[in-house]
Amino acid sequence: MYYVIIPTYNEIDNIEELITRLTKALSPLNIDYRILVIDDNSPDGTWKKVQEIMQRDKHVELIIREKKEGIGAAIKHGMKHILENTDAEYIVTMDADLSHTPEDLAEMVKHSRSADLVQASRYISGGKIIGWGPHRKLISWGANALVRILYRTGLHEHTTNYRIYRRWLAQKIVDYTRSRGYEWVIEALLVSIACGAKIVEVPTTFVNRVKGKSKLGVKDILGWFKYIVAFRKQFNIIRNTCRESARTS
Ligand SMILES: Nc1nc2c(ncn2[C@@H]2O[C@H](COP(=O)(O)OP(=O)(O)OP(=O)(O)O)[C@@H](O)[C@H]2O)c(=O)[nH]1
Ligand SMILES: [Mg+2]
Repeated sequence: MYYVIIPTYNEIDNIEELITRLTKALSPLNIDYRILVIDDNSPDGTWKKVQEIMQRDKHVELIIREKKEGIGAAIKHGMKHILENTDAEYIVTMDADLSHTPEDLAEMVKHSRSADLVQASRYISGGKIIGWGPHRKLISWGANALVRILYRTGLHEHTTNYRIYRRWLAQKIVDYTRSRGYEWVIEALLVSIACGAKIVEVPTTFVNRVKGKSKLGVKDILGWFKYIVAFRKQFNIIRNTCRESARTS
C-alpha cells in the first residue's frame, strides 16, 4: 500500500488538479493507494474543497490541524498517523502546488521496491526546472552543494520534498527529526543517511508554482543554510543511536 501525504496551507487553487492528475498517474499502476491531505486550517478553505472531493473519491483522506505549524510538523503528523493506523509499506510525500509532477511518480514507484528512499531529483540527467530565475536556481544549487560536501551524501538533490519512504525509515524519521518548517525536508534526508538507508535518485521535472502564494520567505532560506551547518553535531549523535538500535533490534 502507498500512502501519499500532501501538506497544504492555502492551496485551494491547486489541490483539485493535483488529486485529479495524481489519481490518473496512480490508477494504472495496479497498486493499493490512499491520498492523505494534512491541512493546517487554511483560511482559504482548502480543507472544504478536499471534503468535497472525498465525497466522490474514497481514496482521499483529510486531517485538519488547528493552526499553521510548518510543513515538517504537518508531514510528521501524517507519517505518525499512517504508522499507527495502517500497515502501509510506502509513504510518498509531495507538495500541493503542482511543482512535483504527478506523472513522474510511476518511475519513482518502480524504484521504491529496491530502495529505502526514492528522492525525486532535478539535478541528475533527465531532471529539469521550469520557471525559476537565476536567483532561485543559485540558492537551491548552493544549499544542495553545501549538504553534499558537509555530509558527503553522494547525492545531487536534498531539498525537494518529493519522495517515497519505506515504512521502517518513516518510523526512524518520526523518532529522530525535530524541526517543523522547511528545514525538515533536509533533516529527514540526513536522518535517512544517518540510519544507513539505501537512497535512489529518480529524475523529475520541477515546475515553479503558478497559482497561490509561496510560503517560503528569505528568512526560511537563510534558516536552511544555518541549519545545514548546525545539524552536524546532531547528525553524528543520530548516526550512532540509529545504527546501535539497528544492531540490537
Ligand atoms: N499543512 C501545512 N502545509 C504547509 C505549511 N507550509 C507550507 N505548506 C505546504 O507545503 C508545500 C510546500 O510549500 P511552498 O509554499 O510551495 O514552498 P516551496 O515549494 O518551498 O516554495 P514555492 O514553491 O516557491 O512556493 C505546499 O503544499 C504548501 O501548501 C504549513 O505550515 N502547514
Ligand atoms: Mg512550492
